Amino acid sequence: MPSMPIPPSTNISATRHAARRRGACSVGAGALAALLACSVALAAPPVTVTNARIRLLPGDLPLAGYFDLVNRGRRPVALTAASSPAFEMVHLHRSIERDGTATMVTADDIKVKPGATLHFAPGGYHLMLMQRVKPLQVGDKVPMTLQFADRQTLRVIFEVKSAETQ
Ligand SMILES: [Cu+2]
Repeated sequence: MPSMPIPPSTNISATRHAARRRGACSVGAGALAALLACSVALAAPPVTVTNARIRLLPGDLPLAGYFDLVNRGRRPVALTAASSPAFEMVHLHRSIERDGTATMVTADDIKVKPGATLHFAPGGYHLMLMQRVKPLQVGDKVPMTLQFADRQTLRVIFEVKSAETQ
């Protein structure tokens, strides 16, 4: 009679267990690192906004907000929305020419490459500011919240300037 080898089942099981534990542990560390990176990103989006301005027009005409957006980070950023307590509605727009006519289209995913600067300016990208909560005048400071993909936000102060400002 051949003797049946006794499988060292106890040892195998113990080894597998240890491997699983190590696996679980490294996954946990990875998730924690991702979470930390995520919270850092949420606290400070890697963008700088300068020259934030609003061109004042009379009455309750929609106003245009312009600024320069610099991506200081290593990854692309995407501006997806904006809001302000001074306006009922804020839309992201881009002025384009279609069939020889100047028109505006909604732009709700404005990407900026790492190291790049995007100029929001007349004839191009702008914030369309509609329905003033109260009358505005030249020199007023208007808070605006820019919202980026990945739920990052940035609060920016816009200065109200005369209609002649570019
Ligand atoms: Cu517009």
